Amino acid sequence: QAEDGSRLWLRYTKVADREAALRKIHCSLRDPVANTAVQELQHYWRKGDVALVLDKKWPKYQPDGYRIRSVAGKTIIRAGSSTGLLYGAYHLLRLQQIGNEVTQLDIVETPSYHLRMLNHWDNLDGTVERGYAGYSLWKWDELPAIKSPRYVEYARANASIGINAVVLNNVNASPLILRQDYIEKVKVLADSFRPYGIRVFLSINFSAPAILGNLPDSDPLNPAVARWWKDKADAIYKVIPDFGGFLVKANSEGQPGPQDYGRTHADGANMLAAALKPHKGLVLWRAFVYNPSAEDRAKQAYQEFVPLDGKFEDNVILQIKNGPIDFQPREPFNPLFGAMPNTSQMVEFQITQEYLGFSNHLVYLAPLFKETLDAETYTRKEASTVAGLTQKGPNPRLSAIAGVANIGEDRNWCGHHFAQANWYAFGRLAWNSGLSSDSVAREWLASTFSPDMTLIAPLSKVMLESREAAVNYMMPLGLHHIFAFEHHYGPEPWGDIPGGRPDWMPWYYHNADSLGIGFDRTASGSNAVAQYHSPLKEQFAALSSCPEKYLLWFHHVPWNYSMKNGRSLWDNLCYAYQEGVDQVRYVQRVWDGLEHKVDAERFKDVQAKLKIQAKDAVWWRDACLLYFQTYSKRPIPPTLEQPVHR
Ligand code: GCW
Repeated sequence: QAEDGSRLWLRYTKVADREAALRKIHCSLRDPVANTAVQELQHYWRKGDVALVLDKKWPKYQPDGYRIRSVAGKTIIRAGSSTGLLYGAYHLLRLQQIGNEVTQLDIVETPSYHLRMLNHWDNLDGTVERGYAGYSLWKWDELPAIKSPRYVEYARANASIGINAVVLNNVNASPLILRQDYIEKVKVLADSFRPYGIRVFLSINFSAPAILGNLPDSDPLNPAVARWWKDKADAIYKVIPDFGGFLVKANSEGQPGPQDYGRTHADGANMLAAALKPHKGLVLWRAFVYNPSAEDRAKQAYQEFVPLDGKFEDNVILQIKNGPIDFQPREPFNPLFGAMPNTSQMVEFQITQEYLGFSNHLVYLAPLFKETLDAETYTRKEASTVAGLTQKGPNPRLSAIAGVANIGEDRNWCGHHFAQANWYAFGRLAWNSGLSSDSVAREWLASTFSPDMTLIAPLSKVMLESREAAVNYMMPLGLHHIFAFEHHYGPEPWGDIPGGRPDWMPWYYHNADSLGIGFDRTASGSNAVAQYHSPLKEQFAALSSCPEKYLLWFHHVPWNYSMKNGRSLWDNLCYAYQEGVDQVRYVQRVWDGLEHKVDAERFKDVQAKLKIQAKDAVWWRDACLLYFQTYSKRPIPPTLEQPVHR
């Protein structure tokens, strides 16, 4: 019998009625979230009685934390809120499911971030920007009348990993989402998610007052505009009392914003913040801004936002992509982190694999997330990694992290069975950024496939290496953005559109010429290195100390430059591309060897996807090496596979 791929990691087995009658699940409070916790344990918990206890002394600023203890054959979950109890319940079920010991527990958990958030880039017409798992889950044309059962399944999956906030619509936002009829639709989704502790946010279009409200402009300093937003916020809270707030992409890639009226990002954000404040709502203002100009794209967000430090209201958080360009296979961390000590900052990751092979490639993203979170910024004495800065900012009671979702209406939710691991890993790391990529992979494998170590050991290894493999076959040594134009799937380092925006052309990023390759971001080039704090700026600036994984990000390097392993840069590029190909072939062999341990449906699905990935890796290698070879004029080392023109 075929396994149902739609169950994600929630493959608990239901407890038989007879067995269930033998144990009691007791809860000291009744509300929809606590009821969910009780219900989940009723259905799936097998080991004795559980008491869920509201602890009135639990620290107020950490409402989602919990403690689980085994006492005299019974399990007690204490928390300061019903959401804490719910997370405690899911923790218990997870331990049971992955085969851990569950009768001698003493566990205390508090989440790393208050807001653990998914951003959907879902459009109102049902398409999903950069979505590779089919159409949107949200059926706007059926809402509010019809409630798809998937709304609750989605909420449950999120709650089980601690996600507590979702932005429903694309940051390239249609103003229509704020029209009253849409707010009624949003209400149905908010109502479905609430029993799972999830709050709804919306992306807004900054021109909504002019477009929806027929005002002459949307200038944030126009009192009529501020009034319009205030009334809009009041109208939303009337139907969704726990509404989270607005996510805003302004003056970025053609979106409207305060600069259209000569105002700053702070003017725009603060006007919205004032409208939301009476309701305790938040503004998440994106820092992803860049314009076609002589200035290096990687420097622009910093230049625009750093002067605004301290000018944002306290219910505004600046939402910053992990790297300074755009979700590339590898980027150094965004230098904005730590450069605005008086502004709340949060990281935005991309879970959907826009630049990592869509839903065709097996690329486990936890190592990418961790690379940014663990990056040391040196911007203050303590807690100055990106994780530390975003968890303990100027407002320590307000911390957040966002991931652009990879979810659609595909039967398996994410297009690739292993892409589910990226949704899972994002949630688990948002809950506890200290977890290792390895432990999260093992947990996910045990829940999703089987706790059998002969499966977990090889697959977790493969998952852990998969991001490095993708970097190798796509953009090793700090190369970036040599993707095919617009869709961002395959290689196109040669891409050029005469008269097109230079910052959207691959040569802008790789700069290959007869002398060498790479983007000079040192003082002799764009000097983007100067945006990093010492000692990083010096470390990145010197060829000898720049980590080789960022070499071509920061330097234009001669083809014959001698790398740490003694080979030339050119030879190293060749070896890296080949290694990426070899790594994917290795994954194929591992997977084929597990045929009898995985259900036939998922076995075949993944096997087919790996075939595509292996072919794509060869395509990347051949395309990039043959193209760069026209500049390097050097042979591919004879021991390597020789690329072929297609
Ligand atoms: O990664 C780029 C994408 C755009 C996206 C933009 C953004 C939503 O190519 O599709 O638009 O970033 O993050 O705003």
